[in-house]
Amino acid sequence: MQNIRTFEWRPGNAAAKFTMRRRTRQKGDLLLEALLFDVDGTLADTEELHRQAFNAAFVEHGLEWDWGPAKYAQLLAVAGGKERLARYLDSLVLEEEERERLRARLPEIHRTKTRFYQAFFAAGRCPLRPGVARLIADARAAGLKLAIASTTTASNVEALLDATLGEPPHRLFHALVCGDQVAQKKPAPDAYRLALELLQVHPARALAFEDSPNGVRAAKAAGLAVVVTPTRWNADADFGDADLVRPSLEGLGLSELERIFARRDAVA
Ligand code: XBP
Ligand code: MG
Repeated sequence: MQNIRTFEWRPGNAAAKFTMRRRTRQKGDLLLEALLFDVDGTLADTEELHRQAFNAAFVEHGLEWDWGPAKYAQLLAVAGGKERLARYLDSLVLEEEERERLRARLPEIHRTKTRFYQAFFAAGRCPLRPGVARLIADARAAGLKLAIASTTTASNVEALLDATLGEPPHRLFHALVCGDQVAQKKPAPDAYRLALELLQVHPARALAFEDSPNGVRAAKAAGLAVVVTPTRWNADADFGDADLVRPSLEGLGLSELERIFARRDAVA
């Protein structure tokens, strides 16, 4: 009988110690206790919709800014729409007074963008990626804990889940960590660390699903194994230390995920 480590999280601070309890592994026990999902690019290929929403907001605010696909692909290196706007503004050649005047308007521009984005979703313009709904359903049926760890806003996540699965986040996930809930966005590990704390699951018993280099770095920094399903926005990216890279989650079952864990456990 193989002993496996189980961990009891003592809530308190991010450095909370794990109390290790040993128990005999029961036949059929999953090593895996939790799945943590990124949203944009992972649950759905949303970045084209974000791009169109940014451009629609620029028009509404009378700005001659226009983010084409190539420009947006560059800007995606910055996680967070507000941070992306700020980085773009800093790249423009402007009188400092004009730059600061525009900087003061960025939160309002981002709110407009979010309104357009959610309207596009409501119009059914972005389905879930292949395999996502099935994996979420299988994981819930197997009793795994599920969380969202995203850079986008909670209202965008609600719009996505409502438009695609017809459910609010709390009916599908045990924890939801979004955008401004953490001090530092991806590639910092904050969102994943908070999601693990809310789930009370040790990182060695959880798996993250991502689409971008920033997301992989965030999950790895939180101690998680990571499955990457790149979209066209990151097709050429180097996902060096990801545990599995595949075109989508289609056909990916819990048994294959357990094999990733068994490999890690064997190494650990
Ligand atoms: C991807 C992001 C988000 C979106 C834009 O989030 O970086 O910022 O590009 O959404 P994820 P906001 O971690 O889910 O891949 O404008 O709401 O930030
Ligand atoms: Mg993403």
